[in-house]
Amino acid sequence: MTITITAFERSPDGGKGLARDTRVRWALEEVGQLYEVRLVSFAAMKEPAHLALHPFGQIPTYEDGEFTVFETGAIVLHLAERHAGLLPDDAKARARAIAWIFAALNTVEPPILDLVTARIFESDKPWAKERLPLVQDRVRHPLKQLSARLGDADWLDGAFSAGDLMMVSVLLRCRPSGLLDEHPNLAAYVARGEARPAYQRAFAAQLAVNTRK
Ligand code: GTB
Repeated sequence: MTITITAFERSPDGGKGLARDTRVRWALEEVGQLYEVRLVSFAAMKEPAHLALHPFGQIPTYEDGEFTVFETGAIVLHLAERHAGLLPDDAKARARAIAWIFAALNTVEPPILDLVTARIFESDKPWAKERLPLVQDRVRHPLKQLSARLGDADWLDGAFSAGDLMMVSVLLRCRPSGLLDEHPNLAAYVARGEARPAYQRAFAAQLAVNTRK
């Protein structure tokens, strides 16, 4: 079966790898699965055909024959459970790796998204200057705890896992704010993720889409 994912026809970030198809591409590359990409416009994402795949009209989606799934957490977990390379065999270690996927998406990503919104979309509001430090502190808090837990380890729980893939993907979005660099071990952790050949291939593939004429 051919795997097909959806991605922005033109990502608003111009190919910096911050749109969420990058993490799915990365997972596909880590587990060695070939895939095709269907590019969708913002308008097409809200059409019935795409809404049948993604009820909230977003990217990415995943299709494999008759099977379709949305939400990056579900897509990455689906791939990690079916192919070797992203989850340990030991049941307890596997549960811990899955916990890191959820931690990335439920604990670390929400305040980072709030910060991106505050910095980019709300910066012209009269209350923006007053609110920004509060939002930054809500990001600093989980980063400090994550930094303490990671310590000088390479990855969050032994070998690289889908939990690291998701955590690195989430942390990348707060790098432009400068908050990631407040923790050199987290900055190095993200750089280790980016240095993985599978990440490099995923990044290059989304960049090619966003820089084509
Ligand atoms: N929880 C969902 C998941 O993890 O799959 C969230 C999916 C999501 O937010 N998708 C975004 C989307 O489709 C694209 S990634 N947005 C269009 C819409 O809602 O109409 C979000 C995104 C957009 C732009 C940048 N950027 O330019 O840096 C980064 C991330």
